[in-house]
Amino acid sequence: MRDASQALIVIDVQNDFCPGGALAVEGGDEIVQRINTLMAEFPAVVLTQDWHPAGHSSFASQHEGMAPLEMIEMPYGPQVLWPDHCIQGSRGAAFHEGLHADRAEVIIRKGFRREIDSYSAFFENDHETPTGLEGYLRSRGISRVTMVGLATDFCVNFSAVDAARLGFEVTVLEEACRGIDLDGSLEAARKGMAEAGVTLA
Ligand code: VGL
Ligand code: ZN
Repeated sequence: MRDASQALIVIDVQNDFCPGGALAVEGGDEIVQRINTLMAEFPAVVLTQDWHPAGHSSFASQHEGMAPLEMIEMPYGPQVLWPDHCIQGSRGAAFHEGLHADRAEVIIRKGFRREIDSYSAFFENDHETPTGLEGYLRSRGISRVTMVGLATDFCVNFSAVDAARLGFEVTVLEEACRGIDLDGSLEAARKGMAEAGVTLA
């Protein structure tokens, strides 16, 4: 067991990001058993869950003439448009059946405000509206976080960079992550994480 300063943060291991899901990440389900093993090694486990209302503003379906994976300018900055996914209470939003989700002590839901997306476990995409995870971790005395899950280049990347900026010691275990890789986004994410001081293992 790792020491009490450490937490495992499992990002968005949900049906919609696994093969057959609405926003499937290639091999997304391959990481589930590895994550289960890791969960047993950490004294604290946090899960995040992408949790959108129907008609969320990040869905291409809400923007006339736009298709999934196209970019749009939102009041808070550029935003990729996605297929409808992870709708609150749907099967697609549920955790992968094989994931030992019962092991988690807290589940951070994100993306629940219609008008703003939230990739990071710490802040919405305006980079300032907090989810509360920072306070949760600090009040438990956690200063070191290991991140795994989906997708490497979006939610894992944004979460890891934010955690590093907030002063946490951050490791991303790439073997327990899978990426979307949109126009080189995976390489850009690796570079951005390394620059932010994240350890890629
Ligand atoms: C994610 C796109 C949209 C993710 C969530 O979990 O990486 N990506 N919503
Ligand atoms: Zn989403």
